[in-house]
Amino acid sequence: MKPLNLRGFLIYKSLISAQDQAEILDDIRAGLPQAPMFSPVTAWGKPMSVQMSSAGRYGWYSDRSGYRYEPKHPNGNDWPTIPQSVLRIWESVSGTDRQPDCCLINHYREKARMGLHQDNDEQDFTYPVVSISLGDDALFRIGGTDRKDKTESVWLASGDVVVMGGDARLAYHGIDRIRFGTSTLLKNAGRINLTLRVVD
Ligand code: MD6
Ligand code: FE
Repeated sequence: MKPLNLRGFLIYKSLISAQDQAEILDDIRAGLPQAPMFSPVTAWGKPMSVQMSSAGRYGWYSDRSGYRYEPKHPNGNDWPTIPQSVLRIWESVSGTDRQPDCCLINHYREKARMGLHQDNDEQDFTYPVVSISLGDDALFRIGGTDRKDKTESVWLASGDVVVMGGDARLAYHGIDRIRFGTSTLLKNAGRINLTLRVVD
């Protein structure tokens, strides 16, 4: 499948079938008793509007001390392993033989958003970040490597996959809003975004 290329972000529309989306969601849910969703606080002490957890050797974590990867959930548990159903997506689009170390799980309720940011807590930016959208539509804003660069936006739907690599790896991006209730994949609406990363 030939992706859409928006400033180096490769967007694969409807890459994941409805059946595979449901399987991925079940597999991700199976890890949540071990590593429940929590509300991270930014380095500036502001609670984020998304709920988060992770799978893999590392989980992404944020509190007043800043952003980082942690080998354990704040409850002391290991993070669950990344499901095979998710690794298959990485293998199909990442262009690398290396496996990801972290699958960050973001849950967006009705008013949740994600401010413009760079993903730069990893050690080697030659590996891409792969993002999987599940559930409600989300307005994804894409900029350049300078926060002041002009931006453009694209709607991401359930089953879409975005690969942020090459010159786009350090580009600013964020989620302005979700269109609540546009998908029936999640029982109570909302959106789950999975981002796969090589950490160290
Ligand atoms: C989201 N995504 O789609 C937030 N990061 O909910 C991201 O922050 C993201 O989609 C890196 C690469 C792709 C992404
Ligand atoms: Fe990001």
